[in-house]
Amino acid sequence: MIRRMVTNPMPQFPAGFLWGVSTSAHQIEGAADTREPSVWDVFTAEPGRVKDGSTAAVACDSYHRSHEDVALLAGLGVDAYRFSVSWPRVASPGGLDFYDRLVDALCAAGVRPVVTLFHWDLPVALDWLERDTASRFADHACVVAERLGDRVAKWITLNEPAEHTLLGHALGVHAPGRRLMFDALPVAHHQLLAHGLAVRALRAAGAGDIGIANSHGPTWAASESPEDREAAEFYDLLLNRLFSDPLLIGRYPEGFGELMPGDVEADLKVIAEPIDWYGINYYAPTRVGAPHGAEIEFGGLSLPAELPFTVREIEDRPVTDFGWPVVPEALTELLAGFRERYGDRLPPVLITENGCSYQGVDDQERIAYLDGHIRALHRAVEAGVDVRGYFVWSLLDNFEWAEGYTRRFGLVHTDFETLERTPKASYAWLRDLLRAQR
Ligand code: IFM
Repeated sequence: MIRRMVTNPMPQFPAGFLWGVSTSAHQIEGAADTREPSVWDVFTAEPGRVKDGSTAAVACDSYHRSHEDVALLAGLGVDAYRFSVSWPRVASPGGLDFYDRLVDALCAAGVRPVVTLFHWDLPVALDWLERDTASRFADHACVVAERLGDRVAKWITLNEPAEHTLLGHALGVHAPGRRLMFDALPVAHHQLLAHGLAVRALRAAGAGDIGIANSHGPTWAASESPEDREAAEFYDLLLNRLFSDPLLIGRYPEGFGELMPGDVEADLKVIAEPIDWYGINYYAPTRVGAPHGAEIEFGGLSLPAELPFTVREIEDRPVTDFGWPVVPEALTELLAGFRERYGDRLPPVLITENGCSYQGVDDQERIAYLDGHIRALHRAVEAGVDVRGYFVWSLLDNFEWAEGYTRRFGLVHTDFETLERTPKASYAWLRDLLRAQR
């Protein structure tokens, strides 16, 4: 456990740097009875899928309490709020009215709305194995932009297509619960295609300032042995570059293009449609070694023996209560690596998520985590990486997918019985930090 006093003043970020917090619809909204179902509703109804047997039917009930959430955002003093629209809600009669009111309330409170169009809650009738889902997503983007586009500050097409592919379709521990292993690759391709089509649809609807939120982290080889290095390189291709290369340089890492469906060369032209900024969700680096030939348990996941790598512990580091290592300097390393690899092809970067799971309201560990990561981000800015904003995951403790309500990422504590919100010590700390940055 980390527990230390944070005393050194935080260095000043460039003027106009965007400070925000993030959430997603399925994790906070609740009111499942007022919208169409998503794949997550089906998944959580299956016994054994979610650790504490819970569902997101109520979650933080933000659908009915968005005024409380907006007041918390205003009190925190953030510039921006990143939230997602639930595609099944948008498809329900009157569903967009909720987001219309939310966007108005945010603007009235001086908080800029940053909208994610897809954060894993796919309507049940759709399937990312089908190419047509990409076109349906572009239609969804257009519908949302036509209604909210006059007030939305920034658009995020997809959240973490890598995790949605890996956890939901390759390993089956997230919705829709498929365990396809490498046959899940079309899911990655169709999401990337959906992103490119949505960028075009948003621009055609008059919307601008468009990006994506991709999860990335440095991959460290477990040793210098050729086997470990090869395994680490493969992991890096699969979880990092498979998603950033097509977007930023218009091609898949070697060997992957052949595994994708359809006219891949033509699709890559759509996928690489220029974006205004690139969003990175960063939590921790991963240490990777050669396979052992046996299933391993890691970070709550059971990784199958047939994978061409294993994930190893990062020793001598504190871990969050999710078991994720706390390594702030890996954020500087990650950003420097991006700049080196993509050069002028890398647009300005936003950190669209960063945060940690700890219990308790006097959350000194979260303060230390955020303090370390914001300083690491500043070092990247000083080294010349064009980073324009930072969003904490998350405003509230919420429904943490297959972990249910057992993991708490919020700056604000949620009592899931009474739905009362209580700002934690980290909320006051971030509020003071933001005041000092102005
Ligand atoms: O809660 C998730 C979020 O939905 C996507 N990024 C990681 C967070 C923490 O696991």
